[in-house]
Amino acid sequence: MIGSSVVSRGSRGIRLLAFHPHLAAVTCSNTRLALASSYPKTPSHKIFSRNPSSSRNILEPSFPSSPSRGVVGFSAMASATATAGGDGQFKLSETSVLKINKGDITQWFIDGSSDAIVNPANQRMLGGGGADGAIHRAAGPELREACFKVREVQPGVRCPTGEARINPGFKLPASHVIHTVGPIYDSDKDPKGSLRNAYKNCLTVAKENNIKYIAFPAISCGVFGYPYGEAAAVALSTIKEFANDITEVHFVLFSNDIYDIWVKKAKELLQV
Ligand code: AR6
Repeated sequence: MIGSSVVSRGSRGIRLLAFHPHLAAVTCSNTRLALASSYPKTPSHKIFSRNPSSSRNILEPSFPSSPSRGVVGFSAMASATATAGGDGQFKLSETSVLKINKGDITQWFIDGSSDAIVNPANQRMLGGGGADGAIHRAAGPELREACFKVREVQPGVRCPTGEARINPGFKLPASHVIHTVGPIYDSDKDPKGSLRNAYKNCLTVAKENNIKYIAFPAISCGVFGYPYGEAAAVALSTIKEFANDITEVHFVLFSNDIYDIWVKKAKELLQV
């Protein structure tokens, strides 16, 4: 287990609130469609519900039939098909499912106690651009302080490429952050092996810490320049192999093109 500072938020009440940037606010029974023009410029079609107990106005999922109670930040289309067992949902084993969503990983959570988002970090682990920067901003300065305390294995290296480290999520809705470092595609000697290690070690660290729900971004597919199709194949085959004991593995993908490639590859590799 990680240190006593791990945040455990327990279960949350759920009210339904769907956002679409071009819709005016409408209330119907317990579901509201609301104008979300102030929402960050991530994918435009989102389904959220607001967490009434949160001081941060956290948005939560609106799919009571799904075991994923807290999933946020993905498109209405993707989440609707996912919960229906459609395009975005795949069986990994008898006890484990994969869900591919569009959205902002900083807003994702399931139960706030046994869930983790994966941060595609760098070896220093003190923040950066892309998803790393967004995760640090959303978690608050405590995340950087916790990262700073992670032991350096070499000067300036807290997490070598392909390894993973865990700490609390602080102000994030998810309870934990698992940091990993993917390969820089053009300079890594074995980018496939390093990317596989990154996914595998995130799952290993998750299991060691009783994480039941984990959300990955497309590790290395931004600043580190990994080609999407190859990254999807490595990511999905590795998760298929090592996801046992994790109840739900999610991808929360920022862009339409990466989402489409992931779903296509998952259909090739995971659908029987
Ligand atoms: N939610 C989900 N996905 C995101 C988000 C978000 N909020 N923001 C970006 N992405 P990148 P890397 C997607 O560059 O390639 C940092 O500076 C993004 O569109 O975040 O592993 C670190 O400090 C892309 O598809 O990570 C490292 O130095 C994917 O996340 C370096 O970048 C990964 O893009 C790591 O590079």
